[in-house]
Amino acid sequence: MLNPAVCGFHPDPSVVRVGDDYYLACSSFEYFPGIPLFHSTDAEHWTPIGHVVTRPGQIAVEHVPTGGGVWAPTIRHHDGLFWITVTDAMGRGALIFTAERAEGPWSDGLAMQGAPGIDHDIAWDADGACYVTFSGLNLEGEDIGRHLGIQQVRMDTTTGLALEEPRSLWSGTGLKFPEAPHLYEIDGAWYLMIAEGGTERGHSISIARGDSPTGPFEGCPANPVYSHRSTNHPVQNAGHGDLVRTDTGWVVILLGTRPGGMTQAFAPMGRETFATTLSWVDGWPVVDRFELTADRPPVTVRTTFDAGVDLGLEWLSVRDADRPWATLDARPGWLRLHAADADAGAVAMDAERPRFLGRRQQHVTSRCAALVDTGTTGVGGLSVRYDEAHHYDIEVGGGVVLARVRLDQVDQTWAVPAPDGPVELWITTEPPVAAGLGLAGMTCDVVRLGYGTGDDAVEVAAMDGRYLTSDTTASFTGRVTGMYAAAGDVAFEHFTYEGHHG
Ligand code: 6LW
Repeated sequence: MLNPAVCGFHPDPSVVRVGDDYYLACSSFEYFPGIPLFHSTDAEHWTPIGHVVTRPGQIAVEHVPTGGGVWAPTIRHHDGLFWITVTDAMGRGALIFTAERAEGPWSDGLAMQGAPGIDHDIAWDADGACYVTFSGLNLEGEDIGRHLGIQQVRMDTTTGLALEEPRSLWSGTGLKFPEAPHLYEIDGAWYLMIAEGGTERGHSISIARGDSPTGPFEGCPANPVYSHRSTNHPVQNAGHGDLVRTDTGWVVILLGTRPGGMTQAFAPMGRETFATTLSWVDGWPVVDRFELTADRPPVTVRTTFDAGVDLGLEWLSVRDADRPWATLDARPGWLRLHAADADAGAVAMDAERPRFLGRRQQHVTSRCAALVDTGTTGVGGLSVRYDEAHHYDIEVGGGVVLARVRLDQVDQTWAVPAPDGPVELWITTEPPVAAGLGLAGMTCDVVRLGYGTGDDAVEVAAMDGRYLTSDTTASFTGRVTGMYAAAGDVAFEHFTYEGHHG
């Protein structure tokens, strides 16, 4: 199958079939719009169609720490409606969204009560009883954060109230963090599939079977039925899967990372979505090992800014549902970002809600560029961001082009005189061999920050990409690259993203 199925930071995938169509949803954490949705007619090639969370109030991510917010949706179709259950971690908590069409509009989100935990799945039996199965977690008290295993309640989906106390179901083979449960009725049996081992290198998928949605469940003798742990597979952290039946067989959609460099220790793009096939032997799934797809064509996306034309579905802001600071009608053909009134000396991209519009880095080799006009008083540019404490920036203003590497307490800058007029700024990423580091390159990639094109291109700084990975930032998210304003008004005439899979 095509892998990655969805490139760049798209973790916790969930999939559903409706007629001849397939729909896929992913986590979005502190980013807005939330819960990206994709459509496919073959469960292999996915096209973005929108988001569940498009309005203020549906989630409460305004102040969540990085990696908090929207976790692990489950997408299902029942009674003529699309259903999404999801956790808005450290925000609104466990939520149910519904929509008649996957493209939306989606409901405001009903808060579930009596099912404390994360990764809520939703399933119905033949009588229409609704089961919410989740990874139980102490959300308060002295034991806050303690995992309680996979639990379940029957749920009244009109009120969001659990109809019983949580019951423990089955918690895997004893690996850490049993989570991401999905419950299915398949050919008369009930299956409970979970992730265990933690979302890092030990990640795996395990499955159990029972006669009813409430169990009892018996684990598959071959558990974990899928994992890349302790292998040198180019995709690591494989786990957190969801199943779908196609006309030609079964597909598992799951998350994984692509850690680069010789040590395979650092993953620039965080957790992405992958897919593989499976068959059934004696009532248990046998999952086929997937490989990265070779020779995929490069991608170029050039965004131009015209009044009245929506930016593409890929554009994200940080913890910000409304973006009055981003306007397309101030100057024809230019996007204008208006900076916040920041404290003197503050670093713009350190803000909880930076004036930033970005898109996911989706390829190992990538280049982002934009033509930036700061006028006489503005300051702004491009940033590749993990979170407010981990970002590399290149900005122009006040007569200088300034590159910045911001890593927790480290704030290193390099400044060179700026050319007159609008400046083309760029950020590139390349794997160690392409960067001239040879096979012994320990890093995953090199990030270069500069300005100008062709013979006039000037590299202002080059930085080891290791410090901007899900592994070093201990983050659930991935790299997001885009445009920001640091002072005054900053105008962008285009933004180009180029990506190569090699
Ligand atoms: C998610 C959990 C996990 O809720 O990470 O990989 C958490 N698994 O299932 C956030 O993505």
